[in-house]
Amino acid sequence: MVQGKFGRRAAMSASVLALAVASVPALAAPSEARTTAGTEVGITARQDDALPKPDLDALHKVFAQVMAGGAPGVMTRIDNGNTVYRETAGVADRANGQAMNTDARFRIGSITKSFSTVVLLQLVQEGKIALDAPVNQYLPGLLPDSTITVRHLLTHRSGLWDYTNDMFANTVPGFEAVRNKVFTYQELVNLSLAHPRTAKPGAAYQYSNTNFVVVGALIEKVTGNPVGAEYQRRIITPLQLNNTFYVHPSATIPGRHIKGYLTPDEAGAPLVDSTDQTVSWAQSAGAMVSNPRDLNRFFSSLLGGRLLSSGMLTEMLKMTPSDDTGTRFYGLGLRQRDLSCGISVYGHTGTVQGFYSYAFTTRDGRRSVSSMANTSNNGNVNTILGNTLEAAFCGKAPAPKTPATQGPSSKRSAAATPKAPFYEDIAPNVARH
Ligand code: REX
Repeated sequence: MVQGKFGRRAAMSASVLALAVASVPALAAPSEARTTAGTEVGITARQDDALPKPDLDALHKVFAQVMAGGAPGVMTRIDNGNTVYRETAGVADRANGQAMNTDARFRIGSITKSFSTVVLLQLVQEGKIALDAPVNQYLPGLLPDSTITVRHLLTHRSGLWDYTNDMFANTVPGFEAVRNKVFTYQELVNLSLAHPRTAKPGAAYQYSNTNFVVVGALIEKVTGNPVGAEYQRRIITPLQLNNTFYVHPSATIPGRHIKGYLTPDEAGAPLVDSTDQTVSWAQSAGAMVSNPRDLNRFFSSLLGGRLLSSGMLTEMLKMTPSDDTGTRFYGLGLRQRDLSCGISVYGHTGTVQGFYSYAFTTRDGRRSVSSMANTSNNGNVNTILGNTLEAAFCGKAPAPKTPATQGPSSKRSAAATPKAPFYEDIAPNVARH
């Protein structure tokens, strides 16, 4: 497909799979529609009537803006009950012109944090870790402050400096310096501890990759297994996420994938193919690979209560503001965004060199949306890409006069329309997009 042309494949069907999985609660993620050219083939089609239909024209307008902003390609997959929309524009690979494809895999960056959190909260459920216990109880001497708890890590309230601020102060040189490196958790924690803590434990929300590197170390210590084995056993295999991988420290994305293009800091400089890298600088904070089908299934299953007990999901959904817009919140390894039509959606965002991504679902997990643009270090593109959520969740319906009614923060979000342009809260101290 020629760059700039849009691809569109919307499917309206119910899958026989829906019947099959209905009796297996652990696998009862939304079924993937087997496209049959607009024909309803099942009897269990379940539409989320509470939400307006996705606005595909608006979505494609957003795509055009994302590409005008510098992304080679962009895509969104919407799973709404048994209806699947696969929308694309531009290219997955600039070298051979291959079209963007919603089945292809990409690096999901910090969406990994939600996977790490699920593993950790399962360990809490099993009584192997306590949420409010000091991290040093499990990893003696790792942190300089024994009042930092497990919950502080998951809520970005530990005060541990984000070492990636230093690492990527200069974008391309910073990336090239680490793209083939393999770090231990201890080495990454040491980079953080070279700086003073940014706040007292619990005092302030401050996004830091260090928190989720320590989460990975905790998982490995308590289980005795590599974190990748725990993702596999607890999430990937039960949900049949066949496009989801933790291949660290391998530097390649397995199978059919999208190429990522990093934007240099120097205006006008050519994009850098950043597809291959170890992502060892992020590991349990951001090194997973997935695709939109799997991400939608993951978040739908999570919010649908199929990965955690209801008590633990309630903990994960305890939100505090992540900025002052009144529309963005962080729970335990999970973001909440309140959209202009008054609904709250839950998921995560990801930024890894060459890839911006969003994966969010409704509180009942019935509509899930994943979007990806294959560039990064371009805050404008990331901000615009966020508008795919508006088109996909809010559709064409007029915004209601009352505030959000679905999410725990509904009382806090009297004004659901974002006040400020959106730059995700990475590197608050560094001009980093
Ligand atoms: C690393 C550098 C960004 C990006 C980062 N990524 O901290 C984590 C993540 C894993 O996904 N965070 C996102 C680089 C925001 C989240 O949690 O939502 N920028 C780039 C630079 C800037 O190098 N000098 O844009 O590729």
